[in-house]
Amino acid sequence: MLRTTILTALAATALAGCTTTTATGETAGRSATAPLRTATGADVGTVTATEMAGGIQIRIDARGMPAGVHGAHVHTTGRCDAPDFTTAGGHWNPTAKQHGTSNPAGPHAGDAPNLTIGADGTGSVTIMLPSGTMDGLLDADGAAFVIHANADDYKTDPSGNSGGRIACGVFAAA
Ligand SMILES: [Cu+2]
Repeated sequence: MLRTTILTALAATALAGCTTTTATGETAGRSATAPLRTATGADVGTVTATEMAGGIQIRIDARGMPAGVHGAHVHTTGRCDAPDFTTAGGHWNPTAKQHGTSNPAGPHAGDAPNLTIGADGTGSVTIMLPSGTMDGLLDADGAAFVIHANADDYKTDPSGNSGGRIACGVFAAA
């Protein structure tokens, strides 16, 4: 049963791929990467942003991070000054919303699902930011990706009670 379901899903994916290749090829293209560093400068992974139809796809590949669930967001300014990374500013929020997908007045454009880091210190996730554009991400003051110490509750303005900033990376056009 499971096998059948997987094969069906693969077939559907393959068909979708055939019908959307042209559109995707025309709209996806520009990308940016942000190298994640801790307060002491350790390399703890990479975030890749790719412009696509319907928003910006964000892929996080993290390593060497504390196990657990961590808030993760695009922040408004492309600066990551250690040790607290406050120079990255608040969440990327060009439409003046409040924080969180569970907040009736939200979310921020830069709000993203929590990142889960396993016992081996690694974690990866790919998500979409539906209200983001690459022009906005790479505007004059840039943007940064920030990983927080604690989980985001998806509703408490302005940062989901996600605690301190434990890793930060500045986006640069790839
Ligand atoms: Cu944040």
